Amino acid sequence: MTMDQKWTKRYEAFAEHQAARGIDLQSVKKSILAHHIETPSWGYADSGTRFGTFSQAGAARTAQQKLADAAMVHRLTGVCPSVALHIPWDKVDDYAALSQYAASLGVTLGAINPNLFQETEYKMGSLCNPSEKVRAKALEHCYECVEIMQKTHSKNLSLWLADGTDYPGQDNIRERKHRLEECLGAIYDRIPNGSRMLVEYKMFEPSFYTTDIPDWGVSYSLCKKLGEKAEVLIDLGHHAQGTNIEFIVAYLLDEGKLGGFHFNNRKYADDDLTVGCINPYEVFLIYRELVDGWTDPRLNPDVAFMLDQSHIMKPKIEAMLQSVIFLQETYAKALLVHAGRLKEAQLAGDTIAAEEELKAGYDADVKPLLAMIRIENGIDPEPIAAFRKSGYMEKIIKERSK
Ligand code: AFD
Ligand code: MN
Ligand code: MN
Repeated sequence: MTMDQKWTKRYEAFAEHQAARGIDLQSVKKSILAHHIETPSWGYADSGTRFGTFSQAGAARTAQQKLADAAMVHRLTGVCPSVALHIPWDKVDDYAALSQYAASLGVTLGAINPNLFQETEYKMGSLCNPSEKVRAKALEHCYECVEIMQKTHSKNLSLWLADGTDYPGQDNIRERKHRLEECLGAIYDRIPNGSRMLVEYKMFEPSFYTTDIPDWGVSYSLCKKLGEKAEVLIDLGHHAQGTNIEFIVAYLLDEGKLGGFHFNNRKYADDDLTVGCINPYEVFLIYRELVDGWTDPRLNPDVAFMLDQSHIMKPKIEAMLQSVIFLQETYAKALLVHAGRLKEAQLAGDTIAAEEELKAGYDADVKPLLAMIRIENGIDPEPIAAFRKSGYMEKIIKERSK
């Protein structure tokens, strides 16, 4: 029996069961194929912890190599057409040429991420720094990134500030808020129509006493004041232990301020592990809120689904494939929850039936569904095995060791 025959057989049993549950698998397949996940250029390069960087043979070093690896992930999954850039890590002289190179590989350039955390001047902050000169430097960098957005036809400026303080009394909390609002307003005024500024929050790190954008409430308040081109970016690793992230997702989606996600997973802090490796059910519940929210035509479906991970202990491209496959499978599970039955149970206050309906989706083995979608779209049903057979890793190790 060939691999395709194996998966087709398993899919037939899956489809029969889901049809009996009243699930429209054609619409599920359409949603899965339309669900694009942006991969981060920095996820293909060497990275590390604050205690050291660990290199891997074949790791991408140039923007072009990162795009080549990202294009391989897109070829093997069919749902990763764009690649987020980090400036200056991915700075080039000619962004039009980089866009053309990306297009030649079958991908496009995605969100532009300014770097406001590595220059020595940013020690006391960037946009919140007490020194007007440092704030001006940070603003200039953000303006440069907005210009790059226009050359790469990127729709999202993905803004994360490391700004904060380490000691009580180090700076005035409200004055930092005022500096931040003024600077974000200046950047916002340059965001082209049809593009967005995604304001990412993070509870702590690298600052340990205060962080100037520490939680979703601050990001939401800033975005509300800035205007409709500013939306909140949720990074899963940026919350206190036990935070109910799916609640935040539902609230921001309903408020029209959910801009996007940086997917990863963590055990304790912002560990940037591969999404779903620690808490897969949380990601399922996040997707459930999205699926439910998108049944409301008032709500904006344009959410940026991005990975933000650091692959130290895993080979980078395989870790990226694992993450994309996990998100596809989790979205499929969320789509297998029967909305009508769930609603009925909720209105009847039948907690058991409501939870059982959620679990009917979560517990479904969706691998045959994903495999069939890939087979029907000319993609190998097993992307990681296909990558291992492709010889791509051996090729780039040889090419990049020169
Ligand atoms: C770090 C930050 C944040 C940011 C990312 C890319 O914690 O998540 O989005 O770097 O700049 O992970
Ligand atoms: Mn992030
Ligand atoms: Mn992070």
